[in-house]
Amino acid sequence: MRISICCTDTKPEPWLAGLQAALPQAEVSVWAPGAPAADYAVVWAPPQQFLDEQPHIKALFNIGAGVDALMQRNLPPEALVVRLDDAGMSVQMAEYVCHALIRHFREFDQYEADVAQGKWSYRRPRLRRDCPVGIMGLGVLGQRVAQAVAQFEFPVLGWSRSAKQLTGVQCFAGDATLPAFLSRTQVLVCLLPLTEDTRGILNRQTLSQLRPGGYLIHVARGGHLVEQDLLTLIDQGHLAGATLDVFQTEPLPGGHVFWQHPKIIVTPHTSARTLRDESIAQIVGKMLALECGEPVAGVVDRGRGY
Ligand code: NDP
Ligand code: OXD
Repeated sequence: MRISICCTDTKPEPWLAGLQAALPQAEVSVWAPGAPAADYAVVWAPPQQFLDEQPHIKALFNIGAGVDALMQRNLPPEALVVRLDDAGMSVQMAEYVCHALIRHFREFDQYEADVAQGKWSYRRPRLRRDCPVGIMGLGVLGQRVAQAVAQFEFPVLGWSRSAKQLTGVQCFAGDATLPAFLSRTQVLVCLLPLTEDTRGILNRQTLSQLRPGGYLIHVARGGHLVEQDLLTLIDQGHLAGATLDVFQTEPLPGGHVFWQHPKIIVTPHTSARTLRDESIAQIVGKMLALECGEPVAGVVDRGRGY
């Protein structure tokens, strides 16, 4: 079995060593132009030339959960596209979202500012029932986040494409239910894949449907958010602020208004990192399953784009 590694912005050597150790019988290499075609590839935003050189590859294993960068390429028509299926990401995402939610809800930034000025002052406690948390995307990550938020006894709502029944989550499905979902939501968490249907979905029209004083936690992809619309709604006082992990342009350009905005918290696309060992174990397990003709989880539906 020949395995090629082609990952933009990622040091390939540890992946090479890990894959080779797990599959000593395989021939694993880091792609260079003109290298022999592979049976399987481990990829992140690979150049088109790599894909053009793999007309008969069996599967492309994306080393992230989101496949939007890959889906923009011309893919070998027969290849399975397989994304990471949790592999240690959902617990990180639950930590990140709960941290952002509780920091906002409990006003910890205000307390920190007061304490910095030597002030011992109380703020009126907020009530959970006044802070329903709406999660867009109830997939691998969204469901884990929903469970974690529910553990803190916030009312939880979720929105997905297909109908779901999840304990402790009021579920909405499909475009027609989006207004009802948004209008009941105080803190909105975006965990959608970036597709033709979801690009720009966080815009003035949708965000203005959140309850007054709403808050956004955006951890999916920069392409979901119309950044100027968020700023306008914060400036107008309809939204209280946002925690943003992803941006239209990454790294966030120097001088971008988000860096210094008092109501926006920025993190550098780090809410759920790819964990190499877990990911290699998952990918290797799937390669072996495919070699035996068995089905694997996390296969992308090319028509839907996720
Ligand atoms: P999944 O594919 O498991 O879940 C996607 C969810 O979105 C599903 O519930 C799906 O609905 C829903 N969805 C997709 N399209 C629509 C639509 N048009 N309308 C309504 N709902 C829709 O993905 P994951 O949970 O694993 O990951 C989600 C995203 O998180 C990734 O695509 C990636 O962009 C982002 N991510 C960000 C990271 C970071 O560090 N910031 C790290 C990892 C991922 P249905 O269930 O009906 O199919
Ligand atoms: C991912 C990411 O999609 O890291 O896994 O954003």
